[in-house]
Amino acid sequence: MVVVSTTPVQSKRYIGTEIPVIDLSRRREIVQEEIVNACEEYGFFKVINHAIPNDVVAKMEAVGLEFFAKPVTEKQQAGPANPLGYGCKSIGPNGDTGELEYLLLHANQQLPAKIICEENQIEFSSCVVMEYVGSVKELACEILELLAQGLGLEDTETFSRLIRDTESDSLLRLNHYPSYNCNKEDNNKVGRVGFGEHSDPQIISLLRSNGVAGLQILSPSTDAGDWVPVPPDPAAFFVNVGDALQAMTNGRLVSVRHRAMVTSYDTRMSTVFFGGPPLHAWISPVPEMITTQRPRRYRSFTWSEFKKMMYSLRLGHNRLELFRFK
Ligand code: GA4
Repeated sequence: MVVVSTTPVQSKRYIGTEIPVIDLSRRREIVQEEIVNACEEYGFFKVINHAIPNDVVAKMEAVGLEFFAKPVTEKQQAGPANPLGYGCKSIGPNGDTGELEYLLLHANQQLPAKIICEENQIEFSSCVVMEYVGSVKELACEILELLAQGLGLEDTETFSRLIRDTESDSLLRLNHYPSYNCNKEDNNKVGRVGFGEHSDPQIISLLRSNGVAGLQILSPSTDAGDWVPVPPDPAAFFVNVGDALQAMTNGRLVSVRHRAMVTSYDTRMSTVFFGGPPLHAWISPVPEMITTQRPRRYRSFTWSEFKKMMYSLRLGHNRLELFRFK
């Protein structure tokens, strides 16, 4: 149950290197305003007091760790990632690399994780994944509806509808970053890039990790564009605005550039849900976001067109710029 606070408290604006924290148990109007502020300034925030049960998160983490603990030859049977499946070091089809191994799954409940895993002959506890995906998808939709309300949109399901769609092209990614040991060879791994700078292409991403640091966001609000380390919080979810949401809000919300560094003595595992629209869905700025002060910035495109473009480019490409309205 969500406990609603009755104290009249002001919503907050964020400047510099403070990570916005959204407490979902606070009054709805405050939460709406704070989410909008955080998405305009950073495209990123941390959510606490969400309704996802601890056991759903714990079971997901356990099956993830169990998978990565398998012998390499067994994991490789689920790969190479193309784009789905097990991958090690290589990211995407255009030569990007990182200091990690991962498992990328489709998160559409119509196309359960089980299918890809069965094809690739590996065991992966699909009901645990489905339960996790169901809960995280619900949280993503709740956040998108709060955002739409905060932006004053008449249709408050404009964004969430695309993710609730049975054909939504959503993904689940498990990233496993190596730990750092005190020997000479591993020494160079500290401060090495686990997953390079990029923005997420979809509408919204919800990330959680174990208690190990590594995630950094590029702060758009400092002139130098500083990398801001995100302190780990295994009980929280971290939310990223994706490229598609930047396009739909006509650039008012910003899709955050982020990266993961290998900076620790411990192994880091993150689980990321990418909420994406159906392939045939049109992505266009919602009319209320186009004003004289903010003229139309992006042309309309289908998610399938955007995906084709993103897979033809490098990880760090500022791909949305190619869809500018002329
Ligand atoms: C970045 C966000 C997600 O991890 C991802 C990545 C995808 C992949 O690993 O297959 C991409 C990358 C991501 C954007 C550009 C392309 C595609 C690798 C790459 C070089 C699963 C996604 O949707 O886009």
